[in-house]
Amino acid sequence: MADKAEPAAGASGATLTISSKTYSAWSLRGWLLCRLAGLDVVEKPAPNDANNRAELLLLSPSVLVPRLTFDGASVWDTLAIAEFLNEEFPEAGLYPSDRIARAHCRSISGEIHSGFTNLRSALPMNLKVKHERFPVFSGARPDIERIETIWSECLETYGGPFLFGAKPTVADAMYAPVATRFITYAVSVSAPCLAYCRTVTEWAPMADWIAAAKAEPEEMEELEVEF
Ligand SMILES: N[C@@H](CCC(=O)N[C@@H](CS)C(=O)NCC(=O)O)C(=O)O
Repeated sequence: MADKAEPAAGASGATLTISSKTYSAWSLRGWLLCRLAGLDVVEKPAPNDANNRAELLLLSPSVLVPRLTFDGASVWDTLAIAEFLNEEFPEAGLYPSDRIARAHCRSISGEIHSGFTNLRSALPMNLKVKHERFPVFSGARPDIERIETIWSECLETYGGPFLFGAKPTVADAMYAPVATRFITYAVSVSAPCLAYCRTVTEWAPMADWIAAAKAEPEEMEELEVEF
């Protein structure tokens, strides 16, 4: 039976264009942000063949997903979606209520949005596999160390289990695909950081996304890295 607090799918009129749940880290972030905001969305799969790219270009001028439509607005780029949802649903607490913590949350969310390219290319998100002995490209090490520092500072300052305390925020949505990568590739991180990865993967919306990813048909075998 549907939870009373959850609106019927599509009741809000919002749509979220996303691509693969297995591989698309940005789609995951945008989708988690909608869940954080309490906005029910109808998911629209991004056209993935060349003939349909023009359709995506019309939807999202960057030709990238996620892209949200809601109440006359069309928003693409994940950080813009976070800011938009925070404005539309201020009561949802997407950012911490304390202004100093909020500034911190925005800073680390901006950092993952604009950086960590070595980590992204060395350890692509893949929710269908688990590698126990994956050779981590040395160029990705500084990224991993920086992320451990970011997480450790947050967990110590705000007391966990999420980065800014008891409730997930924009930062947790932004770092969620990093947490899954650390688990997928058995990246060695500190005990508090590993505990944080588990918190993220057990977070109810993440569990829903991971289950949906596992149910996806195998479409992109070239991304199934084997070692
Ligand atoms: N800066 C963008 C990055 C979005 C991005 O790179 N999206 C990827 C998917 S993870 C994409 O749309 N790639 C093209 C495609 O899937 O067709 C954001 O924050 O949303």
